[in-house]
Amino acid sequence: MPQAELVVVANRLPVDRVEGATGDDVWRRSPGGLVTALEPLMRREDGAWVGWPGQAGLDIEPFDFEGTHLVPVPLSEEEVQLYYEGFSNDTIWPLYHDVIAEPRYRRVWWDAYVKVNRRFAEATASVTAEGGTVWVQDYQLQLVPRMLRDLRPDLTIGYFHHIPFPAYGLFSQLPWRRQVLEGLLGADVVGFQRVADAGNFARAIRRQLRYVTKASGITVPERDGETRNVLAKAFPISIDTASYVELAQRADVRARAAEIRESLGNPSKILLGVDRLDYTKGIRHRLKAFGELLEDGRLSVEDVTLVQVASPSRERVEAYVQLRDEIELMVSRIGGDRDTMDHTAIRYLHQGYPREEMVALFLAADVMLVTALRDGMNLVAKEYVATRTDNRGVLILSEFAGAADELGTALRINPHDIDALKDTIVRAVEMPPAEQGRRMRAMRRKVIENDVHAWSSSFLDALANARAHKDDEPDG
Ligand code: GDG
Repeated sequence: MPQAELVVVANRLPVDRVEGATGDDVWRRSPGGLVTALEPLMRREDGAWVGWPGQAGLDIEPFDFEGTHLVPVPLSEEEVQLYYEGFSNDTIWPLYHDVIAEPRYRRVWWDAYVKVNRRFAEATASVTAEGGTVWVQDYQLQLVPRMLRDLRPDLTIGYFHHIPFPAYGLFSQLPWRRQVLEGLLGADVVGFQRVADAGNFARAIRRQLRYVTKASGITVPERDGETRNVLAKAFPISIDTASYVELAQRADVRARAAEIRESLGNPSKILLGVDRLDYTKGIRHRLKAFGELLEDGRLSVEDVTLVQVASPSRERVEAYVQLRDEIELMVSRIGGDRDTMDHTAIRYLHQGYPREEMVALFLAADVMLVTALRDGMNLVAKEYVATRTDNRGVLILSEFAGAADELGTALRINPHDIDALKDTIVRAVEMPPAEQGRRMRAMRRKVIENDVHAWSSSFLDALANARAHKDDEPDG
């Protein structure tokens, strides 16, 4: 097997297995932003991607797909339930998003998490070249950096955390908090979305492990009595801005945007929400505010429509099943009370769409609502801004989303404050074009400057730097 100089490790491979035209299963590149960001890097002859192929029980040999060497890590049905749906999405996800939902601590889930993380570490160790670089992605794999370092001390290891890192008062609930911190500290560079996340991590290290942290550096004692320096800092992720701008300028996409507006009955303002159906996204808070504005008569269904795309997500996790029921009850109540024969208050879509359709929706929307209760970054906010090439449109953005650190001229809200959220929606609906332009231009500059390629380069530069310092060490 060829040995790779640069290896990405993520819960999922960057491909989905789908039914092809002839009825056979074929691989298709998955649409996500991370895949786009890393694709050019992975096309290098010496790159590889380690991940689960997305189907329980599927155990296949490594293969090449569109220039990327893919190394599948198999998971049984039981492991998907315990490691992925259990520990990753029902323990870590709610705990790291400030316990919006109650995290469940199950020892069998933890045991599966350790076992699966070890499998990922072993697969990575076996495909990475001597002295190579490994970039581990996200909260499903927090133990991999340490396990991999133990197997392969010659490697340079990075880890990027896509979701928030919570305050110590919450993090300390985790029965396995020590193991998780030690797992992450196996990396040379630990990246976070926000400066505040990196700060919470450093505090957890000081409180729990008593290690010394200074600025972004953490001094980690090793078993041989030596110390190692770990860099822990913010690398805010972004989108492939150019590809969104390109789509937004395409005639067919613009025509589709006009068609969407038409089919909604040409309301004077369209409000839009686009989220995975997840309790972190604040969809209920948004619906409550909108419903009350209609009830108060400050907005009317003749003038304003809310389009809410809630793409299906984690449908086997109980908290998500419940959330879906709650949201759908709210949507139908508001509709029942407010709809007319000609106008729908909320066009609710529990479906996923191709990217062209998403961009057409962004173009059709006068106001974008991002009301997350906690969100690592929130790429939707950046995507909306990227597509607004005419500098029109208003972004309402929760201060609890990482994107708020960069998009300072959005209308910033605390989604828990329903009255303020209502006032902000009215302000957005009424905002004069000149003010929209001033705010949007400043935000567009940010997403053009810091796109996903700038993000991956800056992370890989930090890793290269860490490697250079290692090489300086006398025994390195
Ligand atoms: C995690 C963190 C962090 C959604 N529905 C459809 C669709 N989407 C796309 C959006 C966007 C992506 O999915 C969602 O990204 P977000 O950042 O908004 O949220 P999470 O999924 O929670 O992502 C988050 C991110 O990782 C990256 O680090 O920002 O904080 O939680 O790109 O447009 N895309 C298409 N059809 C849909 O129906 N094509």
